Amino acid sequence: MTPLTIRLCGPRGFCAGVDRAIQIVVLALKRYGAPVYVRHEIVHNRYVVEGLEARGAIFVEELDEIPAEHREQPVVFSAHGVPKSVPEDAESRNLFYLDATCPLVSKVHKQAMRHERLGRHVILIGHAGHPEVIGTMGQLPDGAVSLVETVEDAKRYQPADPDNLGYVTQTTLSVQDTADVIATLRERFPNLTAPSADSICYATTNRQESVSAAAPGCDLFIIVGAPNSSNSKRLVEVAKRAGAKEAMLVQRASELDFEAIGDVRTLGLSAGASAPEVVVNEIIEAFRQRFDTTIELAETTIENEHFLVNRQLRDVELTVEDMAFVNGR
Ligand code: 0CN
Ligand code: SF4
Repeated sequence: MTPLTIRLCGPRGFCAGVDRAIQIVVLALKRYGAPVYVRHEIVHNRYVVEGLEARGAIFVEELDEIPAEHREQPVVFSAHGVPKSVPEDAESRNLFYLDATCPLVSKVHKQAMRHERLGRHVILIGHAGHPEVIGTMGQLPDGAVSLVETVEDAKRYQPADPDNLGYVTQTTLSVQDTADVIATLRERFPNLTAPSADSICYATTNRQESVSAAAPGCDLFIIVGAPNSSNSKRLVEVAKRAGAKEAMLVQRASELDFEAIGDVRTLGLSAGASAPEVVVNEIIEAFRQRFDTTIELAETTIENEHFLVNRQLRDVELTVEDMAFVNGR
């Protein structure tokens, strides 16, 4: 068999916000029984969504999809956050909701609100249409936030009052691209106010750093993650930019086309913040069956973040099997 070195990145996979969001759905199912509604994919991963569906969760995009006879069952808002209109709508429909918005997304919401309170027009750096962007824009009245996606947008942007601007960003952006957008804005608007803490989260930053360190010399870099997962897609870009010959997003080992993969000697492997470790293991196993595989750990930092679940759910107990699912194992 051909020898293959897998550079297994760390940190990879589930972050504290994803772990918490999945836990909230599992705990709600235990406490309140099925069905538990979830507005939008709790995190952007089919394996996770299907696993929760098998336990009795029902995924909807909007609250009006919840049938009247299930109005007493809880509805969970996804990790990506929601516009203010969503909890308001839930209240007007007498729905019981549990908010699984990542605390680091909520922090960005607060910083956007703070800019506005201090009289600044808010620039949100992020990707149009992404649920987190919709949620952050929806913290403020229409017109209070302008979305800037690229350096080109930053060059073109024409504010009404160039001396009163504050920015925040989506949590899952490319660290490098965002720095370029901010530098462009700052050059044009020297009084632009930064948020009091970085908006790109620790998990995004750490996963990009580790992929970037492992990428030089890789024939192929596989990122486990979904096509609608912003942070996972950014890891593919980072791998290519840092020197991997090829990089791709893979959702399950069954997608791997070994004919096309051909003769790789060094493979980089990481996983987005919403991708479970079971799929990483599945991919390692698929390579093991075809190559004489050695695993090299490419760990750049150790993470210790942990976020508590909502107060109502803290005393619900999980089985060992539930814990494994929550941890993506
Ligand atoms: O993949 P995710 O569900 O979300 P995005 O990367 O698309 O934002 O990962 C969890 C991140 C959050 C919030
Ligand atoms: Fe929170 Fe960052 Fe994880 Fe998103 S990627 S859930 S912002 S910790």
